Formats: sequence, C-alpha cells, structure tokens
Amino acid sequence: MDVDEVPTQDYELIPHRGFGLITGIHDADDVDQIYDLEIRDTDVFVITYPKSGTIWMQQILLLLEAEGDVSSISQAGNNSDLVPWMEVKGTREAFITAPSPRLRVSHLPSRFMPAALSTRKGKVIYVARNPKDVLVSYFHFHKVANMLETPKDFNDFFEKFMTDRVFGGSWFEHVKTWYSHRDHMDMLFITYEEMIQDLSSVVQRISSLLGKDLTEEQLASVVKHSTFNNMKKIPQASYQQVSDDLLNHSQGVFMRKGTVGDWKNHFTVAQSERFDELFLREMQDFPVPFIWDIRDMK
Ligand code: PPS
Repeated sequence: MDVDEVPTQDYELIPHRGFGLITGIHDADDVDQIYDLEIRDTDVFVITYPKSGTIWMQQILLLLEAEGDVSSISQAGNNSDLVPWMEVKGTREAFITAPSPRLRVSHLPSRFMPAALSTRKGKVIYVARNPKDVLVSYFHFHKVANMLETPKDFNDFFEKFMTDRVFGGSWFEHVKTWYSHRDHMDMLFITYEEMIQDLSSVVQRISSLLGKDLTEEQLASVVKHSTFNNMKKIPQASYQQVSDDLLNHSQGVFMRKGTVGDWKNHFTVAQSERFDELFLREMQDFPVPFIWDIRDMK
C-alpha cells in the first residue's frame, strides 16, 4: 500500500521488540520480515532518527540518480513514493521486485534492518542531527502529523522525548547503535549540521559512496535543487502533496525552518541544563561532535 493511501483512523504507538510501531502505518510481521530480505550491492538505505534530514536526503539521492536534472524527478512523482519508507506496511513486494537502484529510507533501529547489510551488501547513509533541534522539529511535527499524538504543549513533549515515549524511541540509542555498525557496513555517517555547513562537500561524499561520476555542473545542480529554499518550492520534494489523512497541512509545514539552533527559542534554561546532563551521560564516549548553534559554524 502506498503511504498516501493509508485510511483515516486512530493511530497508536504499540511496542514491538523494544520499539514502538504505529498502528495503521506499520505491521509487526512486515517489519520482522525486513531482516531476511535479499540485498543488492546497488541498494541504498538512508537511516535517520525522525526529523534529522530524511526528506533532504531523499531529494539528494534522486537528484544524484538524475544527474542533477530536477525536472525529470519532479515529473516522476512524489519523493516519498520514489524513495519510500522500508517499514511502512505492505511495501515488501514492491521492494523485492523494484528495479535497481532501490533507494529507501528508514527510522528503524539496526536490529530490524536486513542482516545482509552487515556483510557490506548495499549502502547505508546515516544522518544524525543535534538532538535539541530534533526535539523541537519533532514537537512541531506532532501537531502536523495525524499519526502522532498532538502534544499538550512544549513541556509535555519535552518530557515525552526525554523518556523515549515517542516514535523512534531513544535518540541516544538510535544514534549510538547505528554508529557502532559503521565498520562492518558500507556506511557514510554524516550530520545534518555538516549538510547545513557545507552541502557541496556532503553531496560529493554521497556521490563517491554511490560510485557516481558526475560533472562539476551536474553536482552543482544537485546542490542547488536540494537547498532549503529551493526544495520548499517543489511540492513533490517538500511533502506538500501528502494526503490530508496523514498530514494536517493547516497546522504547519514539513519544511519548517531548516536551521541549526532553533532549540534556543523553545527550551527553558532548566530544560537545556537537564538535556545537557543527559547528553553528557549518554554520549561522553561518542566521537562525532554536534553543532548546537549556527554561530559555531565556520
Ligand atoms: S521525517 O518526518 O523524520 O521524515 O523528517 P525529516 O525529513 O527527517 O526532518 C525534517 C527536518 O529537516 C528539515 N529539512 C531541511 N533542512 C535544511 N535544508 C533542507 N533542504 C531541508 N529539507 C528538510 C526540515 O525543515 C525539518 O526541520 P525543521 O527544524 O522542523 O525545519
């Protein structure tokens, strides 16, 4: 079933093997079958904790495949259909029979993903974003997304995120576990903030990972058509065409601010300090730095 065709219903987060699945969107049996899927060398999986740059990466992958020709991808349909979610129910057959390259996105923890990835089959692009901005982006998205419970207020959502009671579970566990697989998977681990800071170099690295040989001009076109302002103008890329059953477009937009440090407009000092303590406890041995403020960018 296409993600756009999910019928209107009440959604609920149901625990399954330590991870919350959303009724109506996910099916536990379908999710369990992902592990045994045969993987091709040309398969590409973008993995993210929610609100970390998934749809940005969908646009970049499609543009790289199209060698920068934006009109060809806009005509092909919605990015969410061209680079679908692995875990959405009923998508298994389409994955098995799809022509190469199969481009997919997923929010799933690594234990659910195809085992073959750990033998360096297929490619993984993991995008991590500083979790304070993730929390803020996710708060706003909960008001837009019908499948996610609308928070009472920011404080209510802050508590839910801090105690892993959101789809995606613990941000810390998601990022650390995926990172721990980087040596036995063909993986590029990048941050959202790197993409904000130097999109050209990130696009170049993705292009190399995929073995592409694009001209300077083609790469420049990929970068140009994946900037925040340009993507916002493309309904197929910015999720403006997702059905009203799934997204309540009157409550906000998918592409909201696209920046670093918006958490400062939402967190109280006390919330920030509590978050910092948790971050330090969980991430003290994590080697990848996060950027928390746009002014810290070179
Ligand atoms: S989801 O629902 O998990 O798929 O959302 P996801 O796509 O991972 O994250 C949405 C946030 O990414 C921002 N975004 C971008 N930022 C900068 N440049 C580009 N091109 C871009 N595309 C998407 C989007 O605006 C969301 O962040 P916030 O902070 O809410 O603006």
